[in-house]
Amino acid sequence: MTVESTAARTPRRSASTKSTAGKRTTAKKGAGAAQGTEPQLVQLLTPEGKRVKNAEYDKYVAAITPEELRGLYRDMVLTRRFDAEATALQRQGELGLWASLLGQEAAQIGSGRALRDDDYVFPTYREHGVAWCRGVDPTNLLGMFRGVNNGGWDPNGNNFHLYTIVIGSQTLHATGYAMGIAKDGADSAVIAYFGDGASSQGDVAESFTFSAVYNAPVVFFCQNNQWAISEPTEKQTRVPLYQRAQGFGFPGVRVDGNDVLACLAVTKWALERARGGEGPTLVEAYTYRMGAHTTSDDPSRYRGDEERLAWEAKDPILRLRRYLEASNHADEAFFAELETESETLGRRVREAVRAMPDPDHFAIFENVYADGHALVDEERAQFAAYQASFADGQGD
Ligand SMILES: Cc1ncc(C[n+]2csc(CCOP(=O)(O)OP(=O)(O)O)c2C)c(N)n1
Ligand SMILES: [Mg+2]
Repeated sequence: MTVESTAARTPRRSASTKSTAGKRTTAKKGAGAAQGTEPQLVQLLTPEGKRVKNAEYDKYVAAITPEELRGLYRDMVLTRRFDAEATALQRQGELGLWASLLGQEAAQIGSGRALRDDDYVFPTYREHGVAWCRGVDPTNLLGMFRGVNNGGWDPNGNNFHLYTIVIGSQTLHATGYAMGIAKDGADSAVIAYFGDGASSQGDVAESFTFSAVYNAPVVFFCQNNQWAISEPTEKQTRVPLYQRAQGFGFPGVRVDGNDVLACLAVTKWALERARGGEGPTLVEAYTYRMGAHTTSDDPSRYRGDEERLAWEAKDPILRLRRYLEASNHADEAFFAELETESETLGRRVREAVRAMPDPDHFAIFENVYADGHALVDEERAQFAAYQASFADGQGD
């Protein structure tokens, strides 16, 4: 991954642009600056784990039971454990690359648990927590990152599409899919995940336009984790991302992306709108990418520790733990059992990755064109000759 050279030297909070008069103007932090409005943030759990009331969204989590709260906590802990294991496996040479979700557990588990089984998810490459909620076996996420398959799960098995690397393109797929299910008369909904960086893509703007005018039952779930590799959000937008929706004619809401309850409530609301024929919604989950962009990235080249430390204090898992403890919804035995379960998951993931069979050497040439292609045939022949040049004829 490349690093934008100036970003490595420029303090990130001083994004500036040239005005038409040629004078340099500084973009005020957080958006709203351009419209003179302070961004609103939906929060139900403070970083200290205190439950705060919210007239609009409380009803979406009012019936939640202590068991369900523990379930959300378990989902986040196991997802983080899986993610840490995958990062370690990449460091040990078992995976070619890994894109960590560290810090984004609440955004993903909250929104993922708001979905119904018959809803359809279009993820990016970082939605390991959503995959968990959909019931995709976590080990299946690792095949592509090990380079042994092109995806590793059947998208229709869990209504969870394959990971998408082409930034923003899945928002168009989601919009088309949503338009399709609306024509079928289904009352299910579609959710498209994308990042703050993706919000600058033309594909995303086009999907906003189409979904709005066709009133498509789609939720656009943007995880604003403050960075697009080395580019800060200030370089993507002069208004808070959620406010962009207004210009397309549908509502946008910014939710505390480190608050699993708020993410659950706001996503439920947005899905309800979609099911009720009210069209698309943009949810901006305001969160933070605690780790590197991927294991190929070194964030110390473009951002300081203070920022990460400030976000660590808002950790999504810690705040729910504080709430569970303060409200006596979980005891020590629960946390201890979960610790054991986490270690078991880590071991299972390690063993599964190491046991993944290598693909056939020639599999890479399949599934490129349905009817074959002269260039692919030529490359296959070249590769065959190369393989044959080894003593064992295998090239291993
Ligand atoms: C169309 C396209 N352009 C560029 C890239 C290279 N690229 C990979 S990830 C990334 C940044 C994406 O940032 P964001 O949307 O904020 O998602 P995040 O990685 O932070 O989750 C870029 C530019 C790509 N994969 N696809
Ligand atoms: Mg981002």
